[in-house]
Amino acid sequence: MQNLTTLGEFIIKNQQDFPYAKGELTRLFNAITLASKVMNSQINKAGLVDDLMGKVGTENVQGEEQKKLDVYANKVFINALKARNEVCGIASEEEEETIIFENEAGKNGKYIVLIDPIDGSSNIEVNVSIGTVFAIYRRVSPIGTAAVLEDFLQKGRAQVAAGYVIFGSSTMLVFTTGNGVNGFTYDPSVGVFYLSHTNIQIPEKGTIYSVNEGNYAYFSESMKSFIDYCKFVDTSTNRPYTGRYIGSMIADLHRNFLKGGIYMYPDSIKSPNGKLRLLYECNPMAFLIEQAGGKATNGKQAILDIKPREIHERTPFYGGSSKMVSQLEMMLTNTL
Ligand code: P6P
Repeated sequence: MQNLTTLGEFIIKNQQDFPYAKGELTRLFNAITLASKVMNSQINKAGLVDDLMGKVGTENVQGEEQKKLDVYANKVFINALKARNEVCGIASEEEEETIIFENEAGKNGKYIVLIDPIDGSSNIEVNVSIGTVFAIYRRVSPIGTAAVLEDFLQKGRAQVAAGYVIFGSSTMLVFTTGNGVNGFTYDPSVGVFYLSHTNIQIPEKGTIYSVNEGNYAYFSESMKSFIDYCKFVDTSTNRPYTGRYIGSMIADLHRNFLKGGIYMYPDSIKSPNGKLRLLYECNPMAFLIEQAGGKATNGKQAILDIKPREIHERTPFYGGSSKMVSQLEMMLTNTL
């Protein structure tokens, strides 16, 4: 067996890269990996566990049907993070309001976590990859006080760590603390995440584009022209590109990290601000994408430079290989 590095060993070795050492990163990631292991065991048998499949009969703040797995995952991650006493507050896709930990330990927590506990949960019923996305910030309000809304509305550029867990053919944790992106594959037989993808770099050019072309009629003319560009026959520029749209952002973007490509959730007549949420989907993925040498934009500016106005706001999102995203930006801003 090759000399495998565990997630724990990796974090200890790279603790100094985390701006605020003293074991805080370790405790934060211990919470996330514990919750991920619990979710892995449940997701792998979700089809057999009746109370995890299907709908809850409620809606989240977005007006989307909450799946039982969404609600379950939300509880698992929130409880795991609260127990570590490093976090003063959490914002979750599944919670209308922010969760502020008002006890002494919570008030002394230095970090804010924003999370989408399960993105793409409707895919679980058809056995398609789903995932968890998280962003970690240092609070801006004084330690020793209750977290406030401004702590949650920081620009994505202020993230101190971000990552995703993809529950697919294998379960992987991919994260950054601002010094590159590394991937860890979970071995359920021993309950350990092992370093499997070191210093992930997104190829600057790709030939795969991901968008829901069912919405083509609702896209802007410039968005339509980019999709037409991807499909145009020009072998000198490796076109037509390959279309791949899994219906799970994390799965599409994970493929981009490894093979190159562009994932798009545009604004449209149906969704003027797109569908994806800025704080707990787009910002963490954009931080990872930039750390891996790619680009992530809303069509006009870098995702990480957007000043959030409210915790559940949406944004158009285009991310992946830098040259593909730049090409799209030029077409969207008609600066070709
Ligand atoms: P549509 C899942 O709900 C999600 O947030 C992303 O993971 C996915 O790429 C997208 O929405 C799918 O949305 O409207 O194309 O079905």
